Amino acid sequence: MSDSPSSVDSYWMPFTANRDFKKKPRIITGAKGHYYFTDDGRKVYDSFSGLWTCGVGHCHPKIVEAVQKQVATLDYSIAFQMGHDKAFKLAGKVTDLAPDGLNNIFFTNSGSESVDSALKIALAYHRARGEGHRTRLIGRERGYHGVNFGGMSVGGMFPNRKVFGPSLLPSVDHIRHTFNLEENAFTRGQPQWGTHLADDLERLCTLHDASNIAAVIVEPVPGSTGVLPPPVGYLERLREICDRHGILLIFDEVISAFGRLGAPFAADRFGVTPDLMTMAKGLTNGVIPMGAVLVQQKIHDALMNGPDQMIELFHGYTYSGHPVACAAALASLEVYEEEGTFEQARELQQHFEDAIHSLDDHPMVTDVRNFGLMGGIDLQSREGAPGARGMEAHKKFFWEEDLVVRHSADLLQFSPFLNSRPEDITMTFETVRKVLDSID
Ligand code: PXG
Ligand code: PLP
Repeated sequence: MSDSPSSVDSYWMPFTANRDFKKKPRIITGAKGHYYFTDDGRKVYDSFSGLWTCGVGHCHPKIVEAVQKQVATLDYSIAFQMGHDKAFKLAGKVTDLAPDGLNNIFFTNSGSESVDSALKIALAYHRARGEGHRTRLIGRERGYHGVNFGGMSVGGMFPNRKVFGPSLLPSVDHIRHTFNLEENAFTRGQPQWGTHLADDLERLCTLHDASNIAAVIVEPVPGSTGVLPPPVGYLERLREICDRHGILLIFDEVISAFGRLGAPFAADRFGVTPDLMTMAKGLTNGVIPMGAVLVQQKIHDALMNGPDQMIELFHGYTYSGHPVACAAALASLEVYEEEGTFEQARELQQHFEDAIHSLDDHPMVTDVRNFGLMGGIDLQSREGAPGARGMEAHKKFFWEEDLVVRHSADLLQFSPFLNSRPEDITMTFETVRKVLDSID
């Protein structure tokens, strides 16, 4: 085994510049509350609450205890043709929290699996109703719906797609994104300009004929591509166009669900109810991988046909509704309720908005966007070196300022804890200014 690579070399890291990282690894060995602990003995503030995941902080005692208890009681339970108590209990709890009509839930293990499950359910629904010609799926430019083939196909991020071009789903199209620097730079919250961009869906309804379109999937607030709050009235208009043409509307709430926008779901915050909703991340506060698809009762019921002994939907995962994940989710939902997490998030929004927009005047910054507790800062790219400035800033935050700041190329993203201390939000953006001042 003498020629086997070191463990640092063996781990192929996700969405990471592996070779650069391995020159000087940034290693986390523990976490508690709002901090990570590093292998060189430092305590580092987490300005991204995991990866949009850990709203109430790391290692929340109540969730930790629930997981420990569950793993010692029922570690795994066969998921097909059998069930266990916690999965049913969780189904009841999430559907109770959900907007009216979203009465059924399908469990998965991630956001990517949730998206692919939702797309499959949408196609199966139309077929069950005798509208099997509705096969086209519509996403949006600059959308992120995970990395599996379905989600990648409806997604609108070119770096994620370009290598896989011919293998993407064939029957997909995209509406325009809503990002517009000329009209909306430095807008606080939802921009006034851009409602009409929803009408781009009408263009695709004409091009493909609406009767061939199964579903439209959008993030209510696109997250990974830099926090793009929807123009005022935009989501309402999408809903209205979908209704007019019998097209299902899917909200991908993998980031926005469970308090990120100061409400249980983005659907509540915007007053627009989708036909299907995907979620993951905050469902378990990031503690155990888990995702889900909420489904309107009419969609579920349309599929409950055929002989009783037959499987209605040929879809599912070995770990759908995993008992330990269910325990983590149940405990998370209890914490959210007991601690008033969604209300806490709502109360922090104004402070967060003011703090992030304190960077508006920085010469290196080309745009600042925020909604709820989601924020993005675009940095001007260095001539001929896109991403270099973001990477340098990220490393400086970590090594010199004891701060984890998420970056994607030259975009800095912020996802503060839903129970942040306001002074830590202030500190985060003061540190951002300090670091930007110190790089070229
Ligand atoms: N849909 C949305 C809207 C997401 O944000 C996924 C699907 C996929 O979820 P999984 O669990 O398969 O990763 C996501 C995930 C970032 C970032 O920096 C965001 C995500 C993942 C990685 C990085 O914004 N979101
Ligand atoms: N590949 C093989 C060979 C399998 O047997 C299975 C599940 O049984 C899968 C993939 C899918 O795995 P999962 O159900 O964890 O998504």
